[in-house]
Amino acid sequence: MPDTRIIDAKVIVTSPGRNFVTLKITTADGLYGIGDATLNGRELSVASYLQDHVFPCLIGRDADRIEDTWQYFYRGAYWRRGPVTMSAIAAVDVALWDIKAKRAQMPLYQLLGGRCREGVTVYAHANGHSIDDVLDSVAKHRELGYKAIRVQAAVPGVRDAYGVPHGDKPYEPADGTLPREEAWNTPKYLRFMPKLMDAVRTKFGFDLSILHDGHHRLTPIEAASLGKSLEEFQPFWLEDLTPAENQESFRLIRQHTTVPLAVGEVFNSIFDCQRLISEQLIDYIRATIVHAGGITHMRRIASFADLYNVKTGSHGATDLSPICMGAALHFDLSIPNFGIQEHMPHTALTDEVFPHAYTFTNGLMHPGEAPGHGVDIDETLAAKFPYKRAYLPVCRLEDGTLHNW
Ligand code: EZ4
Ligand code: CO
Repeated sequence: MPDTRIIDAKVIVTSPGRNFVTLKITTADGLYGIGDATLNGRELSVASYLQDHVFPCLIGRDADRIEDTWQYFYRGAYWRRGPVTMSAIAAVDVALWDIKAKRAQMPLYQLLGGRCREGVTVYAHANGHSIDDVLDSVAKHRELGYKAIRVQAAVPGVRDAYGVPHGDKPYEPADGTLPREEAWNTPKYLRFMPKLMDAVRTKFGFDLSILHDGHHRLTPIEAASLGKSLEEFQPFWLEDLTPAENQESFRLIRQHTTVPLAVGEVFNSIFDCQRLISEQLIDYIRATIVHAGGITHMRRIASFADLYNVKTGSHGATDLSPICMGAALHFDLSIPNFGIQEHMPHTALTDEVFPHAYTFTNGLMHPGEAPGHGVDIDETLAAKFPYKRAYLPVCRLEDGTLHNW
């Protein structure tokens, strides 16, 4: 019998262009597993939660007991849920699945029941300072093979539309050593969006899947109005139109539009989407491995969603490390009700710090056949890039009122 006791755990914080927090767990028989613990803009809270509060209980535990360990840290904390706690639990969970799959000498998706499809359909981002910019970006991504593309454009007369890069740098929302202040105008946005969608459909037709992210900036009735005005362009989904603390607000949107709705990148628990799913108020649940309790809890969310015809559409921005991406691809491949996966490629430097087995071909990603989740960390290289404080922006209306974003 292998000695599966956990003998070491450490947190690695690195910033190869942006911050990532990684948990590494080692067992007595010499295996190790890694998990992503990155919470954009609040990274060090999760690092401390792991080091100060999880590690003392982790050392000596049996790495094979993944579900029991999940329950231990969820119930044992007494203070349940929340992004910091659930990201820390996710990191432990993913590291333990990595170890178990390495011990079994299988790619993780095999342990999760094997593949349900040939590959994982991913969507890319086309962002631009104008409609023409966006059309160029869509064309480029189509050439790269993407079958689904999210479109975000600067809105005329609005200083800061969501998802549009500042200058020529690739889009990266956490870009301030203090939070940048954005300025926003909803009526202008609502008038502009049908023009953007119309231009994309006119140029590329209806075979391409088109997505859009409202980034929590609308009220439910504004969201309903946007849905109605975009229905004729048949978007694949409209994402995060309104904040979802109040799950009932989606009922109002649903009464007015048949446009598919996606929400949940900020969710950390099945209880954040219980009503959204059981009342079929959404079509895609966007919770992710790193922020929603790891593979173990995401499987629970997906199974629950499957009962109500809700599919998954996990968040996959660059602040989720390659470890999360790798784990997500195993999960996506193995569940019956997978919908789509977001893919925002990391920089070459980040990919060097996190060597990985996953690949992209012709619009599909695949987690690869390496034992475990197939993502590693080069600790020597990681050590060269110390943590750099970085905040997400805040959003204000033109009169200065703090708004959602
Ligand atoms: O703003 O990941 O759909 N993707 C997004 C992202 C989020 C960031 C927050 O950390 O909305 O760009
Ligand atoms: Co989003």
